[in-house]
Amino acid sequence: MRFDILTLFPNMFASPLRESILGKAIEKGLIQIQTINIRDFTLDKHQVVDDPPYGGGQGMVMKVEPIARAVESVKSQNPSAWTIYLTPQGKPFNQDLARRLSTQPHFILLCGRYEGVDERVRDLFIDEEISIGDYVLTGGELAAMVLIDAVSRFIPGVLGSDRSAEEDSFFNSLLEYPQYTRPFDFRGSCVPEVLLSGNHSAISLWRRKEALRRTSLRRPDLLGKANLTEEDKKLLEEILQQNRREKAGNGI
Ligand code: 6GU
Repeated sequence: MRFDILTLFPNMFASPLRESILGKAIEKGLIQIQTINIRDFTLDKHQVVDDPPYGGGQGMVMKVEPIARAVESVKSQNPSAWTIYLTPQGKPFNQDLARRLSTQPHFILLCGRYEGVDERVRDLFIDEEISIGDYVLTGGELAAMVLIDAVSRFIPGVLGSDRSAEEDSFFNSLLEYPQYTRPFDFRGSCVPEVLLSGNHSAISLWRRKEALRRTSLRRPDLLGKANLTEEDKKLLEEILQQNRREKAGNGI
């Protein structure tokens, strides 16, 4: 999978994408990431990339011509590269969207700055607009990194041979169960005994129940989307009863 990132700040990408798992994926040739400085596609002496908006108003707007030329320089190598504009006005990014995107071989990621891009960039060059959440960043660069990370995890081999992206939180719309490692006793706080029992079916049941408990407490909105089995529903009922008892015990 290939990502061509169009940005005014290519240095932002150097380290975050080359460490750890993504760094290994690049070494293995599973992903290729190239940054392209939009400023290199200006034609004027001062390399101007932004201008005040027509009609007046605050801030600056990114000009259409340098972006057009930058997009076209990638598309001349691969006309079918999928072009994404990272903007708070885009569709909300989530695990389902990351999974869908992971079937595409080649992306152009356009990172906006200032008050955004000239509307004609959208009209003429953008296939899809994506936001990573309901807050405003200073530019699309961090959002592009989030997208690259979440999408790359779905490429076979990126997470290592025996790990699958589908085992993690949000697969089946549940949060992860609690994890422990040594020591058994840390300052009097001990690991749940069942995890030391060697009883794999008891461990699986405990984990499923704790995932359901955590999801019902922190993200009850996810339970509606989850594919719950009859056993899950029984576990959830036990959790709710337990919660009610604890509340009663606390005198609430
Ligand atoms: Cl994609 N860009 C910016 N500038 N802010 C954001 C965003 C993107 N997603 C959430 N906030």
